[in-house]
Amino acid sequence: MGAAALDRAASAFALDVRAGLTRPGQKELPSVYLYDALGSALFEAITLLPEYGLTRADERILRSHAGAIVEQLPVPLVVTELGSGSGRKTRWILEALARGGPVTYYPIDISAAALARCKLELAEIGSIGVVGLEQPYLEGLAEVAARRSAGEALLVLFLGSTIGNFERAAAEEFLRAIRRSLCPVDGLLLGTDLVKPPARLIAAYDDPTGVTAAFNLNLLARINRELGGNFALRHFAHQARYDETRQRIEMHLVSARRQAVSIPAAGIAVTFEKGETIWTEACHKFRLGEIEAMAARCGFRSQAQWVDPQWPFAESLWIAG
Ligand code: AVI
Repeated sequence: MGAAALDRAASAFALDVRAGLTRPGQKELPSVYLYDALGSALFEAITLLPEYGLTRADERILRSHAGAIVEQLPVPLVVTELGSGSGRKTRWILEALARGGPVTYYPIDISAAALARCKLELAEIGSIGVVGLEQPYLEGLAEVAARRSAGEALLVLFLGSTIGNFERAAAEEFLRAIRRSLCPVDGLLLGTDLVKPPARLIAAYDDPTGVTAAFNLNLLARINRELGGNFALRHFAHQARYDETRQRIEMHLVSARRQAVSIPAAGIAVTFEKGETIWTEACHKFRLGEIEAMAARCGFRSQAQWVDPQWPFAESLWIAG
């Protein structure tokens, strides 16, 4: 990122922190800010936790069913992914496609470091051209759609249940926006974590080793580092709650005492009551029928679904209608 872009990002962070911590009622911080370099490394560690089966389930489905997934799609096919991840999961799909000839893969991510890691991970697979796009998802997708040649179909990958981190209405708005960039017969492979017993979910988001707690608390540490805040991290505790009605885990940071915090670069001083929380992330869970209904509302036909038997998680292939 250049100096001007860095300044813009820092001021967007300051504005969002100010808005979220001064809003009446529930204080909030947008979950997107959990993922700085340290937060992203902590998230990678979360994916290895025995209690957090989501990422392994996603990967297992792709590894076991990549052939069946790509069989459903027309050729020639260009692949793009919203969020490049580590490239670890995507390789199964790309390898299956590459058996039929050369493939172009466009990972889209705002992080240049993530794109570089993904390129490295996929470098050894022959006949795959990796073209990273350092852009927000929808801008990158519009560019991929514009770059593809006539007659080439497009497969969009949106894996890992990242859709679950959107509010439900915003998720559907986002899926409709994806559809607007696509042509009929293009595909969207959507990963969604499924509803499961609350105790299993709570263990996944409040692991005994404290990795998820560190991931959550790092957001306050990031405010201290980047905005000059003086959060005392030991006076906040990680909390994961399951809301059965909304089918979502909510991550909060609970203030252990009445305390005041100042954040100079956001121009605020905030008071927290004992027990008051900052809501930092929502992780929505889905039911299979609900995913099909969502496809229809967003302009897609639900073509096929694969579910992991060990950790309820679904990979759904939607075709643009
Ligand atoms: C990135 N996302 C799909 C994760 C999830 O499970 O919703 C983020 C996460 N937050 C805490 N643990 C994992």
